[in-house]
Amino acid sequence: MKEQVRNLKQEILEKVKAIKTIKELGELKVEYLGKKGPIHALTNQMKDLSIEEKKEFGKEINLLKTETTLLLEEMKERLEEEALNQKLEQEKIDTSLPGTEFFVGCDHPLERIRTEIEEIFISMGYDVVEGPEVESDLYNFEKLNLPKGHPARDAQDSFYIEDDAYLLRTQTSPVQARTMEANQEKGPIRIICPGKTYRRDSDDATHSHQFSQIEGLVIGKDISLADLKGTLEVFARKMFGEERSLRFRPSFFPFTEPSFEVDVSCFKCGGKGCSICKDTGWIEILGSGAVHPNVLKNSGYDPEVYTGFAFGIGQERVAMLKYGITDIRSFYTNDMRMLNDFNRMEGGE
Ligand code: 2NM
Repeated sequence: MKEQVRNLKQEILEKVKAIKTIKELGELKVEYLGKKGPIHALTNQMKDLSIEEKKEFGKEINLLKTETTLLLEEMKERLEEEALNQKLEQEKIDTSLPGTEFFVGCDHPLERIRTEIEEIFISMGYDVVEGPEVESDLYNFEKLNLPKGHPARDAQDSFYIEDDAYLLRTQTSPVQARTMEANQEKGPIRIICPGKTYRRDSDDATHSHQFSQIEGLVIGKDISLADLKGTLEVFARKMFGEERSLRFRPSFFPFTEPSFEVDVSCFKCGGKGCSICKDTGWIEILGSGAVHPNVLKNSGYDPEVYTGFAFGIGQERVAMLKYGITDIRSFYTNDMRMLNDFNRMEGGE
């Protein structure tokens, strides 16, 4: 029996050494320590032994049991530790790897200019109104005192659709004609109309067949040119700096009488003369005037009771001046280098 115990001990030791998984370990435990196992069988064999022998073998068998249990415990701990180490190794994060670069977007320069201009006029109580880009001849021309045969209606200048009845709007003022007409009470109006406009121009550094405008319109019972001047001065100072002054030059627009082109004192050189103002000290920024009586009449306002002023600002022109952009086409080519330059200029990332 001594021999049997020794062999069994050796056998268990080898089997435990060969174990690779926790599952195998469980199976081995049942196989050797279970009721049907060889250790239990040895215990059964003891009943035929003398008391002395029983004592001796009892001890040995108990020792074998304890040792086997301990051996399996140790092995279990080792396997669990190995499994944990393997898991840690697999899930290891290399914190020295370079991270994923995120590109932070920004508003397009034209959008930023539009928002800036809108906010200035909203602060003066204006409403922002938008309208269709495909317009009828009636609202784009007729209502704005551009009768048939007027040179500005020339097919050379407009994109016509469906004969001559519809076209891509050449300015945003048809939105204003629509707003005036829709105002049933014929009360005061104070609006700006931003949006895309279209003209049949050949594209070059300073011309684009599609551009963006913001036109303003104020109508009331005692609106004067002094109101126009004061309004545009507030706008120019908020947009280009508090030190700016304005210069009004007589001009012509079919929808205003009198009409003015408005210059702002150069925000680059302060009026001394530089490349931006072409050494004149002044930069043209918008067109304006008193609303023509015919325009008021055409939308149901009595020109004997109501007067008004209007103005038109080119977003591209303002953006080019403000950000030093020299080619109008760069607004439309979605060149990321240009957008990123602009974003940096505005203090973005
Ligand atoms: C300009 C210049 C001058 C203008 C006129 C009107 C309206 F609706 F009253 F007829 N809206 N916008 C206007 C006047 C636009 O753009 C250079």
